[in-house]
Amino acid sequence: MAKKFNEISVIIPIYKDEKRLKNNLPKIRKYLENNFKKFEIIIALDPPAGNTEKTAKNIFKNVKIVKNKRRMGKGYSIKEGMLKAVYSPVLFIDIDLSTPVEEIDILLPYLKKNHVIIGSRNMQESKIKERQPFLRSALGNIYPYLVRLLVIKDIRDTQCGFKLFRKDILKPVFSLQRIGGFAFDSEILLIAKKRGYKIKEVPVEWSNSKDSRLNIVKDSLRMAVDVIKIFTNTKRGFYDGN
Ligand SMILES: Nc1nc2c(ncn2[C@@H]2O[C@H](COP(=O)(O)OP(=O)(O)O)[C@@H](O)[C@H]2O)c(=O)[nH]1
Ligand SMILES: [Mg+2]
Repeated sequence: MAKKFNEISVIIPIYKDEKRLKNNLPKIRKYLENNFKKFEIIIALDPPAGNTEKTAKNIFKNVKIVKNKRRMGKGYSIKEGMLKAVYSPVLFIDIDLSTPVEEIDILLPYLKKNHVIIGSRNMQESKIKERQPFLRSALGNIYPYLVRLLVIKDIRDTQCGFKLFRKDILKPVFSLQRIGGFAFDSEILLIAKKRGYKIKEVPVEWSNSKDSRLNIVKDSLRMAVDVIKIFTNTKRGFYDGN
């Protein structure tokens, strides 16, 4: 077998997603066992949890679970998980495995020269196996437009659910995070950039999962409002740190 990497922490946000967790957590566990000497899996769980905790522990008994009392959002949950991670680097990954866990191999080499490595669906070499449905991708075009206009210009895909961070930058970056919903990725990338950390965007494989927690109308509106919030937060100096 190829040489194992030393360590990694993996954060998985979960909301009403027990079925996909049951299908896909075994794949994540297996990949990590085969490729890392030490690893941890942190599930960042929003209620209703149902049997999610039990299901996760049956698949991997050492799984760590960070649980909210009420639904706080993907961004809030990931922040909680990130601030508890013990290994470096730290990856967050969507449980639908739209980007397969094996793509970690593609991101890891860039860690030597960068602090944040993000999976991208919008580069020439990205392998998009199945696209998002029409309405989602049409609305999905407005969001990146707003992001480019108001938040961060030089990143082609801020939203892919597959991002890798060096642990030493988690506290300075995630402690300034204010967005709890789906727009948090754009905010995190802006904070990282403002703090002088290097971000590398890398093409990855991606395929649409029909099942989605995102409410196209409600969440798209919320995301647009949040982009404006990020913009005003920037003007007010909220991301400048100490
Ligand atoms: N903790 C938490 N996780 C969420 C929330 N919404 C979505 N997720 C998780 O975030 C990941 C991406 O969600 P998904 O429904 O696939 O979104 P999409 O790919 O943008 O359609 C999955 O692992 C979900 O379980 C939320 O409100 N809270
Ligand atoms: Mg998805």
